[in-house]
Amino acid sequence: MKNVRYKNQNIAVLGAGLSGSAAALLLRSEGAQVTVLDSAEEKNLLKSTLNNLRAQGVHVICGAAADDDSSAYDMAILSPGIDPASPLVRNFLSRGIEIISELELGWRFCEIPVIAVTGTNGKTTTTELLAQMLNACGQRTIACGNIGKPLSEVAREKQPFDVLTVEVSSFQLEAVRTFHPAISLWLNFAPDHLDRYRSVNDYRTAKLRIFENQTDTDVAVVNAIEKFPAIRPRQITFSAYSTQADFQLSDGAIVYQNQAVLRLSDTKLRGLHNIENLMATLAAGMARGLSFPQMAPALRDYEPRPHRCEFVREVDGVDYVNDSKATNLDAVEKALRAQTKPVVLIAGGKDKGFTFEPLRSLVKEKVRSTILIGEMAQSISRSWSGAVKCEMATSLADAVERAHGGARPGEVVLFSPGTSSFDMFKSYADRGDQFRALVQALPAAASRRDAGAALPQTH
Ligand code: UMA
Repeated sequence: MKNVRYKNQNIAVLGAGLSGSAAALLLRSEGAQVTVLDSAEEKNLLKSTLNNLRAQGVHVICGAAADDDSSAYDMAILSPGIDPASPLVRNFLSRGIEIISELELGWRFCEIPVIAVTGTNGKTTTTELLAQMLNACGQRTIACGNIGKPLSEVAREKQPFDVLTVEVSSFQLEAVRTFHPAISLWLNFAPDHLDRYRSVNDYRTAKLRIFENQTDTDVAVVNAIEKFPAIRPRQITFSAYSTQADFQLSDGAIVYQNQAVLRLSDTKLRGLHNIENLMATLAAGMARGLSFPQMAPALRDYEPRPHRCEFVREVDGVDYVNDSKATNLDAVEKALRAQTKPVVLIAGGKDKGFTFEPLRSLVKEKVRSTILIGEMAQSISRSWSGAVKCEMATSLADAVERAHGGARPGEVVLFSPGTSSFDMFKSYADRGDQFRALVQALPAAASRRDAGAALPQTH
């Protein structure tokens, strides 16, 4: 057990979402006095969560009273989605109260090694792929952190795992102190979250903290294309684009030291980005002492997850693909490059502080027309003006209807928003579920004709 003692300490937890309630319950189970503060009004928060916290003896303060709270605390735990520039956090910073992230708190209670996975895209796929593979090879683990259970919840439950496979976001890494993964994975990097960070460099600096406490006995699995400042862990590199990497792509197979270790046609994952996710997974497994023949069967069996270039349905010769997980431009780029048919693209969502200009030439090459939704619709239309036809839709339902009316047989309707969902939906998953339901409800041409025949003639 690491030397952490919070018994009878007075600790504030900022945010009453998944991370905040997991942190509060962990601290309560360790005997701390816990107050959860959330800037939202109580009526806008999940009643069941608040009831559960109160039942466990956690004090909860909501709304303006949370932002203005002046009680004394020994330290504060920050939920990842709360911007350090928010009034709630500034109130703590101005009083010099130590703030750590929920990830750091969970780590302090972990007694087994951690594998941490970061990157702008592919984190979730790789974390799940790796966890599934490790379990299949007899190394008991759970995919957790930025997906599934927060690390604090896993730490509190103390299940008998051999290693934890933790997806870590830049938001969670911002306020770590001692977080020390035995194996870190850096999948890729592209601009994102510019509504939170002042610059791309600030975003990168937060992510680089994944390596901060690693030593030369640890391992970093890194994309060979990336240029890092000096880092201490031993590096294993991968790249689907370069021959200067430990794991490379050659003749349709992933190759390690001139030996083919996995044929791509044997797996269900498609696209160069997924090949890199597979390479990183193999490298992490190798660092855990596994052989390639041990790892390959689980990688062959892995099924891609919903919302990631998920094929939904074909209607009248048009394919509909749900890529709601694409919350940044890099993800849209990968989705577009993976398409072999002309694309009708539905994009747009929350304004995260960047423009869609960088995709202009790729869109011109791959996309026949676009249908734009959400806060960013006008701005995307300006960025792509003259390159592709842009239509505005008033809702996702309107966008799907327009796509259905305009797409031609042999084309693909790709829903790859390129930004966050929070202007119109609860999450990317909610947005993708709604897209899938709208597509499932579309009538095919034959049934439309039948419906038309049943209508009274009006001429
Ligand atoms: N809040 C305040 N004050 C503020 C802002 C928010 O009190 O100024 C409160 C809100 O009212 C709300 C709470 O904070 O009640 C929400 O906290 P949160 O946004 O951290 O949400 P959680 O439910 O704790 O979810 C977080 C992650 N969310 C974000 O990072 C935005 C989840 O990642 C993660 O799965 C979960 O912890 C468990 O670890 C989601 C995500 O979108 C999936 N992550 C981003 C991404 O993947 O790109 C980073």
